[in-house]
Amino acid sequence: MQDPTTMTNPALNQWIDEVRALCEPDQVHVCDGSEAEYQRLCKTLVTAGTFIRLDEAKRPNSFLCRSDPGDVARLEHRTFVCTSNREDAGPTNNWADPASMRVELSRLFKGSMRGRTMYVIPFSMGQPGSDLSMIGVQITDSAYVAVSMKLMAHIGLPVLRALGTGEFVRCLHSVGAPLAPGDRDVPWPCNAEHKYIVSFQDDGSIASFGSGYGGNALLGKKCLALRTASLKGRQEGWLAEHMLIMGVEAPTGKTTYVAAAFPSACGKTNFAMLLPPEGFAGWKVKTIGDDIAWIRPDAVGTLRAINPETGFFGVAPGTNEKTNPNMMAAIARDTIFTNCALTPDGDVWWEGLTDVPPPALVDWRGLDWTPQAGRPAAHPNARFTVSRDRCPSMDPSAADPTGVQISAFIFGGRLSHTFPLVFEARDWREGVYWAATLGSEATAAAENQAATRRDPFAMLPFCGYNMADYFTHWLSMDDRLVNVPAIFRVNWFRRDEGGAFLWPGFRHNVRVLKWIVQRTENTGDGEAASVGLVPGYDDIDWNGLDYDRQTFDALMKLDPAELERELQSHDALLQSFGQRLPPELFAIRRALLDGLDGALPQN
Ligand code: GTP
Ligand code: SPV
Ligand code: MN
Repeated sequence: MQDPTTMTNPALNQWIDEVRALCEPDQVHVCDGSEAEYQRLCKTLVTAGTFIRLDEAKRPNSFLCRSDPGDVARLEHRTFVCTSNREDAGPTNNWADPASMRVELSRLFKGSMRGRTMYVIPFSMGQPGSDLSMIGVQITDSAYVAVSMKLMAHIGLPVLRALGTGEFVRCLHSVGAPLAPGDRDVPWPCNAEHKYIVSFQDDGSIASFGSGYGGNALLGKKCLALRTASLKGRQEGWLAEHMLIMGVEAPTGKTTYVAAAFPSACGKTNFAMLLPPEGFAGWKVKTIGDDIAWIRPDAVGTLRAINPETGFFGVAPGTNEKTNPNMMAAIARDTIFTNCALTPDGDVWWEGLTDVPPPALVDWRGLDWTPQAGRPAAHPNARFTVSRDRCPSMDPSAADPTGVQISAFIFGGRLSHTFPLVFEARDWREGVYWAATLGSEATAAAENQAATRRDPFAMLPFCGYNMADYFTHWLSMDDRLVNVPAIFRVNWFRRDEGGAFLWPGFRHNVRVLKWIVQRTENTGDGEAASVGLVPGYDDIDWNGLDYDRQTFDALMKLDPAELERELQSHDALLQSFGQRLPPELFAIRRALLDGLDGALPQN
């Protein structure tokens, strides 16, 4: 299968030979990235029972895939950052010694592809050939990974051409399920016993064993574009972030670009594709990306961002015509659905797709399901994989290799209390503080005291080095930039005493976006508050929404005692970094606490 005219990179050819000798596949297939190859591989997956072709009229050129019930999401406890010095991985990462990890993985990869095809997938995160891009080669024994990579990144011949004899990131992946002669394969091979997702930060290589799902297996995504790239970014003076990028077009025709970080499953995809409600005629959101942003200072001290991915790997449950009409249009065809339910007429379904569930389904595990079953029909982390070309809200600038200029950063978690709808940090450094201490509630608990998981910059599972150094890196941007973006915190998830959301969210979030855009242009007003600048009721555009002052006051309430408790609770996070933490973050916390003093009840 290897075409010698395209395989001109000696280091790549040598690596392929080494991996072939180690993993002992039956055959090797170098992916050319063509549409014909995609169709052939999908057919192979249908024959293997991994893919079910959906009804051609209802969901053209689309497939349903059911994973093993033990392989349904990212595995943070099996994710390792290997650095020679443990301190360089930091307290938020699982560390392992690179040499011992290499020994352990060589043992597991030995013969791991027996009975299978080894796919070689050259891929580029960012436009092939652009200075801002990174080229990787993923070797995998999963055809599901190969077809998914076709949707999520540039792959194949154009990438090999751009690579030439240059350097590439080695990404080795095996589902860890070798077949002996005569063995029957299962629809979703994986390894029940051993799973590893490893970033070797000493030589920049990546290895993943035992899982075929999402970020564990599509190694261009979280592994390369975040863990590997974040370290490279720190060394070279740029940022690799778990952020969406969107353009906000005003009725004047001017587009302002913002990047936003929310933890996993907290609404990046919905926000990136927001369709404004009636009453907001002339305002438009244009999508650049929904998960990853690479952001660099340019020659004049402005930040420019690209989305290194070409597709979406989005959460299915909760997606519908109301919450995300643009995504619904995108996934109307040419989509791979994983762990969704199957309807009797050959289409997919998930919780929240329709108000009333269909009377009978086959659930994500392949079992008959009715609304009385007492269990979800789709897995809560069921996802769809689709190319960005299908999404109607895409901005043509998404393909611009030089990226877009970022005017503001937005950070937000799922917080039922304490945090208002929106505030603007007083300056870059306080903004970095609010991002570093970002938290999100594990469950959408109605109680006021719901436990908060700290997720600094929404990067907890993805920062490829010591997070204290990452904070220092972010602080340092203040001096490197001429145009320093404003930083905002948002919270769509505040609840009232009864546990109901105080804010309608989704398309109405454009009201907050409008205020943010106005702030970046110095045309929007606000009021000074303990945490920064907040909009007053009259600073928000209420066109087309009946939202009274009283509810707004509850939504925006800054309770000094609650805020003090919040700031005090940051101590454990900050202390965990020891000497490595930039001391300035303690100073900022002190200043914010002092700012509350006058307002705190005396006792
Ligand atoms: P990853 O792909 O895991 O990184 O996550 P993501 O940030 O793209 O998450 P996604 O957009 O899939 O998150 C969807 C979840 O956020 C669903 O539970 C939605 O109901 C919820 N959500 C999104 N926007 C809003 C909003 O404005 N208000 C409320 N209440 N919920 C929202
Ligand atoms: C996330 O968990 O933040 C995701 C999904 O975007 S995965 O690619 O599986 O990591
Ligand atoms: Mn993500």
